[in-house]
Amino acid sequence: MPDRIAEPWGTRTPYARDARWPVRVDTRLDDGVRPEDVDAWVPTASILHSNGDALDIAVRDGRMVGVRGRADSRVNHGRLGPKDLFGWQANRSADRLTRPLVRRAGELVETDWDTAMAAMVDRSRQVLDEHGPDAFGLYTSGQLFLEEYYTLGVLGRAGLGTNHIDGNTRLCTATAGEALKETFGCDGQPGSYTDVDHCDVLFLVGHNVAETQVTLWERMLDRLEGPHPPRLIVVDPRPTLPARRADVHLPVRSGTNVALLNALLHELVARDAVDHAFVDAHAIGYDELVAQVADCTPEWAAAICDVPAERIRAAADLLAGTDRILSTCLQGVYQSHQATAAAVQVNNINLLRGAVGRPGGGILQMNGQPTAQNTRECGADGDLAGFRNWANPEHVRELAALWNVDPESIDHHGPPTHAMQIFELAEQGDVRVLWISATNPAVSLPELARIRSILAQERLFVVVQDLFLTETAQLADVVLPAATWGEKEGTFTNADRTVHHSDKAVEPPGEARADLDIFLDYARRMDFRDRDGAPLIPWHDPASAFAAWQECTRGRPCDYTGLSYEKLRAGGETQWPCNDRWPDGRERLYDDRDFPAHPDRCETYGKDLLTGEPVSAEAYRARNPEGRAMLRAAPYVPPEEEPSAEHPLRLNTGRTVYHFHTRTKTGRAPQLAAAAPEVWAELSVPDAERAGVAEGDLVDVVTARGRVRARARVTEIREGSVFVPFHYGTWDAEGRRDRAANELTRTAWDPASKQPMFKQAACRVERVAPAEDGRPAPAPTTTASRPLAPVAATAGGPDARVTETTGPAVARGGP
Ligand SMILES: Nc1nc2c(c(=O)[nH]1)N[C@H]1C(S)=C(S)[C@@H](COP(=O)(O)OP(=O)(O)OC[C@H]3O[C@@H](n4cnc5c(=O)[nH]c(N)nc54)[C@H](O)[C@@H]3O)O[C@H]1N2
Ligand SMILES: Nc1nc2c(c(=O)[nH]1)N[C@H]1C(S)=C(S)[C@@H](COP(=O)(O)OP(=O)(O)OC[C@H]3O[C@@H](n4cnc5c(=O)[nH]c(N)nc54)[C@H](O)[C@@H]3O)O[C@H]1N2
Ligand SMILES: [Mo]
Repeated sequence: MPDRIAEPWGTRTPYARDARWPVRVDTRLDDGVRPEDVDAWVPTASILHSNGDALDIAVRDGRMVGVRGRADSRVNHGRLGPKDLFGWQANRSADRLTRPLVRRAGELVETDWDTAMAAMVDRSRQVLDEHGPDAFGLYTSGQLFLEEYYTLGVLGRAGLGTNHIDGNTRLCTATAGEALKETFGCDGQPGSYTDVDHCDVLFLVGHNVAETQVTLWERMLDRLEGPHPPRLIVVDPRPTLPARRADVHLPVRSGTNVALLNALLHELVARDAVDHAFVDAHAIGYDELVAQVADCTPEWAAAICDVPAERIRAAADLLAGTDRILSTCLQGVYQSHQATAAAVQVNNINLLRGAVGRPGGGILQMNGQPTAQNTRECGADGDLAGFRNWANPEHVRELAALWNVDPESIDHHGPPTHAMQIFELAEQGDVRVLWISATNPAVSLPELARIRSILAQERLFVVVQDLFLTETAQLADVVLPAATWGEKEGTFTNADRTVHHSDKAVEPPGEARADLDIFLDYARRMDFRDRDGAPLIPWHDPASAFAAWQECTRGRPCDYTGLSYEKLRAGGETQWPCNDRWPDGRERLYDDRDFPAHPDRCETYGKDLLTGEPVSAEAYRARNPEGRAMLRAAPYVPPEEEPSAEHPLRLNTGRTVYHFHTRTKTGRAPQLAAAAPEVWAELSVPDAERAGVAEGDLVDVVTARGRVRARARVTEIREGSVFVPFHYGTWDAEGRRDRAANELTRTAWDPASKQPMFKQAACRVERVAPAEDGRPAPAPTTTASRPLAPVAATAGGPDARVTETTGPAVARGGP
């Protein structure tokens, strides 16, 4: 039984190209509970990342007692990562919210649901009367269920009539969605996880897959250790495990992705490694792209990115050598400088190689959160439901017909308001009611001092719907206790379009209620009506909400009409689109070269990648009348906040394998909390020497916004780069307010996707005190934060043992 804190990726099961990935079932049960003691195994999927690992929750005497990966899942073939093996324990944490809270005389006090909802409804009515619908901001999540987002979207857009609806998906995968829209005309992941089984080159750009989609990395590792392994190219300034393992590692300066990618495109064109038949027949924009990258030689990019030109050529050699290229992007692209422009260049590389929609030739513009795909589909994130185009009056009419409301009552006079703008409107006093569900912006948004001051305003009525009294909930006027995963029913969709049904396994604690029930209750109390005077939202439970959503997707690229709860339960899981044409789901989009980019069909007419200025319907129609894939060129421009004499280093922020976001869940799982208990700061050897800092020393990381105090970890990170994990909340046990990475980050976003730039800021490091008794930084040794100094290895001990089952018996359960 391996210790899965010491060995997060478990035991290898190598396999060959085009073979089936072996099954390995991971099971973790409470001490003393045997599989035969379990009353029920309730099917669901992971809620702590976007990979969609299918698992069963073990229930005994009405309590969660463990988890087991599902052997029959196309996604994980039974495997689970450390967060999934241990993180579920947060559900039964003693400090869950069990009753609503309202603010009275400055203090949050417990109350009943009627009182809390009445407070919300009274204030809503008053604000609607005095300020109108534009005074409402709805800020939701990538962690609720599809049925919940759809309901929230309808109540927000057609009930309240506000356009200020967005999710924390804006911080997460807005760029993934935008890049897919810019290239293919519509959101929707072209690739499939099975592309890992067939690829010859893996091209990971700003994606620490080993720590953030653990089982996807296991699939890659098992290919790398089997016959005919793929070659691996990794673009990341940190020495992540994929980077250490890579054939070509390009540790670029943060913020220079477009320069590197343009050089790779230059090399492909120079070698004529272009699938001209594919490009001529199915894409537009080739000549502009060639012109844009004409001068982008490897030497030019080498000077900007600070990586050897020869290494750029070596990467180009690999990309030029096969059309079985699986490219992935994540936050090192989406939260970095020129986010959309860079993500689109990755699409361009695959398009030039004809590596789209074929086994092993695919693109994963990854998601981060477990249900981020659904926020985007359902129109709860700054788009209209069913991937509809706000600028296309016909699409707005379709929605109005579906909801039986006047099209003019759905605000579509401009693009839906993005998250950072909603907070700005609240700061200015335009937004008066801010309803926050399943996200913790007082830790996760940039420039926290400002966010705290916005949330604390007297004139702003803040509602927070959460499981715990988070940093954000502590600033709320009303706190609503929510039921979560395992305590409610619903569906959600992973990064490769696999839809999972998640059953209720146990009762929620106390009076906590499913988010869907809270949204429905509010809509009922507000008495939202359609144009005939009937209730605007006629559905009443998860199944009826799902049915309404299916109608909304009919004929759209994300067609769910062929699915049902029964089918999802029986068949386990299915990729969308699932309809009459693809009754078992569609593995790869665009295998038929039919892109959803036709002007009548597309989700957007696109934007200028540098300014974000929307393209007009006429201009789009003139440029792409047949709806082909679009090669979109973009020049490299330098980041705005470059290092200076005062702040000579580049700040990079992100994740470790053991924690999820603001740790409301993983911080409450003992094995995970112990593996990475406190914040740290990673420094390179030369930068540490210059600052006189050694492993374990106490340092301040300082930017123009604020400071964070952390223990230093000296690693092989590239010179000039400082990494701080963003998991650690605003306050530590002593109430110290200087450990959240977002005290340091800046209010800035990508012009096209509006995604904040969490990976770009100038900073300096000041030494505060030496290490205590020579103790190292509290950072894991198993991951990208691996120390150079000898440090005791991260381990979980007996409490972190997990059963792994392999072999012919379990293999039969495989897909
Ligand atoms: N363990 C764990 N897993 C998670 C999560 C979690 O909190 N913990 N969260 C989930 C969510 S919501 C998300 S969004 C994903 C995020 O998953 P990832 O994007 O894989 O994780 P990050 O650590 O945010 O960033 C990835 C890498 O970007 C690199 N980077 C920074 N700047 C640049 C740059 O300019 N160029 C390039 N090429 N790389 C750069 C960083 O060094 C870092 O290694 O993870 C999901 N999975
Ligand atoms: N500096 C820096 N900042 C970042 C990032 C970074 O890389 N660097 N990454 C960004 C990214 S990609 C993301 S996704 C965000 C994440 O930022 P957040 O969304 O703020 O992080 P979480 O801790 O996941 O917060 C989710 C909240 O929802 C609650 N919750 C969980 N399940 C449910 C449920 O079923 N119902 C309800 N009502 N509540 C629930 C949890 O208790 C928790 O408080 O952070 C962003 N911020
Ligand atoms: Mo995310």
